[in-house]
Amino acid sequence: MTTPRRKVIIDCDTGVDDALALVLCLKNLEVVGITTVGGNVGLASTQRNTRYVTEVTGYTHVPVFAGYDRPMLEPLRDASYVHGAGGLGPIEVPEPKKPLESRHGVDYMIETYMAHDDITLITLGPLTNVAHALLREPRLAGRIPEILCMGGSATFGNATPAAEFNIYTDPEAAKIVFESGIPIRMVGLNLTREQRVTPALMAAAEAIDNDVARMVARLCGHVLARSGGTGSFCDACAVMWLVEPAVITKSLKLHVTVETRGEFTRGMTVCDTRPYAGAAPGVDIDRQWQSEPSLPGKAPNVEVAMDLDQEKFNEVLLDTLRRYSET
Ligand SMILES: [Ca+2]
Repeated sequence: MTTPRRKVIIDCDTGVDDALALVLCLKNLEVVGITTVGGNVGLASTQRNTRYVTEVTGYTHVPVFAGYDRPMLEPLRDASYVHGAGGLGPIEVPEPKKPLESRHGVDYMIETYMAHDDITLITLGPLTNVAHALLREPRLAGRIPEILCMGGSATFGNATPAAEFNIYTDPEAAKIVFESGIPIRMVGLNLTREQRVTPALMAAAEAIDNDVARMVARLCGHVLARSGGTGSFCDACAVMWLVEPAVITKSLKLHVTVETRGEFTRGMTVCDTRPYAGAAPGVDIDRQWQSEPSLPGKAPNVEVAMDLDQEKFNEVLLDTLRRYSET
């Protein structure tokens, strides 16, 4: 891996795909701390699952914090129908030996960012914790250099036709984060649907002789059984943008905001693609914003991932799993 180890804090709601993202980040990035939020399943499970993954991977020195257990305005509607009652599919997670940190996740986020301004924030769940942190300490907007967000979509949704689960779960929080001024890289469903969990990927993971690969193979099995070959590891796609940027082969800089009031579109990430309409997609990556004086609108605030190299994704994932055999 040629990518330098980047410092990150991960905010997640550990279900099946968060677990895989954590496996990738712990081995390839410098994970400073992990905060957890209610989302895929309740907070009691997401923080426990997160501690479990740090034990399986051998990264128990990374502190795990619990944040908020419910969205800002609404009760939590979880996705246990996707991730299983405990959040990690068929894996019955025992109570880990690794303790949960006593501080609240949002306190940790605020204290850490007020002391350091070089830590990328990765968000893999509803944006509840980040929004609360920004409301309590507005100076954070100038301290978080970048947010890499799995959420939203430049096309269709999953929770509803218009909205992706993480954003739909807490649209008010997402709106606060997207309008914070912090540079955001967004990996949404339009991208993650290009990645497929296949029997071949599961077999390749099964062939690797360590506990992390065995856990990943079981998670692959869960996704395959549930989706019949159309499932994705959404959160893993997102973190690949930091772990191995070559996995993301196209992105667009767009203005993106979050719909909070629509009759059919609450939780939709509204992406202003108008300046790109009709443009050749092969040249869009890193292209400068082409201002059209005739188009009313706002300057881009989000870089939206548009294309993924699935072979490269599998290669980086399997290489990472093999490296878990090294002591
Ligand atoms: Ca997640």
